[in-house]
Amino acid sequence: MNIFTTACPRNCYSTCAMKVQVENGRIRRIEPHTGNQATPGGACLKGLSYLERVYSPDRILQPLRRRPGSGEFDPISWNEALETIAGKLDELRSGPGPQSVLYYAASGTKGLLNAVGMDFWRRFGGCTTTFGDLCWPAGLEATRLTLGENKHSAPWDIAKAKLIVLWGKNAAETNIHQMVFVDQALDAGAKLVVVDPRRTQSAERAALLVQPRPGTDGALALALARLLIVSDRIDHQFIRDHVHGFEAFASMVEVCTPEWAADITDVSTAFIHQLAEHIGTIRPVTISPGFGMQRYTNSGQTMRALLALLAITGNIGKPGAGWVYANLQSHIFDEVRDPIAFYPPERPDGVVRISISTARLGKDMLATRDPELRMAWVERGNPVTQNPETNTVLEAFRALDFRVVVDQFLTDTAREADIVLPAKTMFEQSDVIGAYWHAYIQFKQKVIDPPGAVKPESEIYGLLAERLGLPGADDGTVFPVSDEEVETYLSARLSPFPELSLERLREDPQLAPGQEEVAFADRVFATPSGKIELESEEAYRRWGVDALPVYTEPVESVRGGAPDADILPLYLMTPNTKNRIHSQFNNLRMIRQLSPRPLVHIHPDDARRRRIRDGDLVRVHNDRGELILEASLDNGLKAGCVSITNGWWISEGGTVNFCSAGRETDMGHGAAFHDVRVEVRALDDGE
Ligand SMILES: Nc1nc2c(c(=O)[nH]1)N[C@H]1C(S)=C(S)[C@@H](COP(=O)(O)OP(=O)(O)OC[C@H]3O[C@@H](n4cnc5c(=O)[nH]c(N)nc54)[C@H](O)[C@@H]3O)O[C@H]1N2
Ligand SMILES: Nc1nc2c(c(=O)[nH]1)N[C@H]1C(S)=C(S)[C@@H](COP(=O)(O)OP(=O)(O)OC[C@H]3O[C@@H](n4cnc5c(=O)[nH]c(N)nc54)[C@H](O)[C@@H]3O)O[C@H]1N2
Ligand SMILES: [Mo]
Repeated sequence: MNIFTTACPRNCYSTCAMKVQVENGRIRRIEPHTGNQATPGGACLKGLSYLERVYSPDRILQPLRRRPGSGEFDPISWNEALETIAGKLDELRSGPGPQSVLYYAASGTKGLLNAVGMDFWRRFGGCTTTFGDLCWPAGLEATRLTLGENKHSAPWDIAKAKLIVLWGKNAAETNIHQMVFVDQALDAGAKLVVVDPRRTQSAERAALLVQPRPGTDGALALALARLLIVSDRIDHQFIRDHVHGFEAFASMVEVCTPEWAADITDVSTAFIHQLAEHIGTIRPVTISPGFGMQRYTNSGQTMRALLALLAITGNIGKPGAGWVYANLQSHIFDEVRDPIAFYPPERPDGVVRISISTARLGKDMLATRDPELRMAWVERGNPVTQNPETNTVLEAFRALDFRVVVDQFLTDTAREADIVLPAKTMFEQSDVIGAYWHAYIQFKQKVIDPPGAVKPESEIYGLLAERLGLPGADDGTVFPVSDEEVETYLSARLSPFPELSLERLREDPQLAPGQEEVAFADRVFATPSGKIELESEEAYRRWGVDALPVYTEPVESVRGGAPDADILPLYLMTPNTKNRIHSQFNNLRMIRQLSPRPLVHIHPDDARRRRIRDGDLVRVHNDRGELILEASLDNGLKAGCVSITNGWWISEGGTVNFCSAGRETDMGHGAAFHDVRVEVRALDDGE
């Protein structure tokens, strides 16, 4: 039996190190690896379910072709699949041009080898691709504008906090390892505040659960800032030395009284006073805002308003204090450190046309001209389920001549493909990965050979490049295939960092060079003023928002005088859930037992008014789409909100994104998924 060190490459905060036992070429057990101090307890249930996932009878093990005019697929040989695809690519390149092909890749797996995709398309002569990101950019950009860069203290530093605010973050489900350190802080006498319209597992030990109306946290933060200033519970010295724009900010918040905020947020003034008292009197304070909260049309400004609370109280750059949003200290290989890299016009890439907003995928695909899109290549993503406005995304995919999807399973997106290519799992090709909560660089080691006819993407691209006669790189490492070629490729990327050899990583995760235990301890802020910017000229110039984090209503607010507020009075929340990563894992038997079908959570008052009982089938709808699913009455949810976890496949009962809108956040080109209003009706309501 062999035991390998590896790490989970899912798009998840924890990015756990693990040890994998392999016997006779088969994975037997997945065990904790204590070399990663952030995840010493080992993987979650999803991590353990890899044993089922890798060997699932539903896994795609060879290329498939869709029968014309049907939803059925037939297995085909690699030769036939590659000939067909290469033929189509050749035809499009010499006809309408390479930009008639859309290359869409999302967050299915992390790793340096993901770069081979774009290498291929550049060599092909170009393509059309997306900008922006579904996940986190409004918060990244708000943080960059305010603090200069996206980093935070080591995950275990939160154990030193005396006040922890999980602000729109449900760490008990989405970052379970963070809760270990939160519990350590609470055991040592710290207080926990949770701000979330839903009462989640993260609130179990909270001293205060604040439930604002969705999308209004900015108003709450501004009122807190005003109370802190009025009661003089601010750090004058820190502000003088390290904060830019305090005077302008202070005069802007003069009108933000607790009454003003209570009216907007639907949080009582008593709670607002109590929270201000906590933030004003307890030291040190860590705020850990979630990604869910920054998926509104006003959320970049919201995040800036939250950050101001830490800046004016001097809770930055000290042990136990700070902003725990996204820690990109392990992102030493790419440009994600600077979110501007995500953006289009400033970054012309020669032949690669970066013209489609991920948030508006369907609409932008349909609107693309000169040339129009004719083909799509999708890998590591499930846009039919996960991108906003599913009906438009489906329309756009169906309007193409030809679609290729590389995936492990027949997802909703794969079902739209003409040719489906089987994808590797994390155990079947080595790679090097970073993380966005801890700062470890980890070797995601190959532990078994790919089963069936599965080929990793690098090999697929290499074979296509050969067929198309594309130029290769002199050292032959562009499309690494053999284990040796893969290691050569990875070693070359690691070579600027002598402390990070594959030999070392093979045994243990390694902290990224230069990582800071306490972020901003040196009080160096890479902003134009060199200080923490409460007022940001750049925010105004780049995004057209106010230079101060002024509160505005989200566009689908029931307040802002929308004419259909009566018809669509409920906010649809679509958070993540414990035993799934977005649309992954719920197709496994082990996970499905725990979550057999999608549910819409609704407050008993809202249900009663609609004559909906627990377990009734209901229709959740707006003018973009609808879902039919079972209602679950939930006292912990704020009245006026309904909630369905995202990630369900259409084939399992419907993706939540039938109802969401393809629109961007106020900054960063994120997707404003959560700016959504719906109505819910019992199916037998006679409507
Ligand atoms: N188990 C599991 N872990 C995951 C993932 C997963 O799918 N499953 N996904 C990973 C990824 S890619 C991401 S982006 C992260 C996201 O994980 P989180 O950062 O925790 O984000 P969400 O689950 O989207 O939302 C967190 C909370 O925000 C609340 N919320 C929504 N709107 C508002 C609002 O207006 N104000 C406030 N105060 N709260 C609001 C929701 O009710 C929810 O409980 O998790 C990562 N980890
Ligand atoms: N309504 C709503 N929608 C949301 C969200 C929300 O909160 N609400 N959250 C958004 C967020 S935060 C995110 S990050 C996105 C996630 O959006 P996606 O990244 O599209 O989501 P996943 O469901 O993780 O799909 C990844 C796919 O990659 C496949 N895959 C895994 N490993 C590999 C591999 O090695 N190679 C290939 N070729 N494929 C592989 C998986 O099988 C899966 O089908 O969803 C977003 N969608
Ligand atoms: Mo995400």
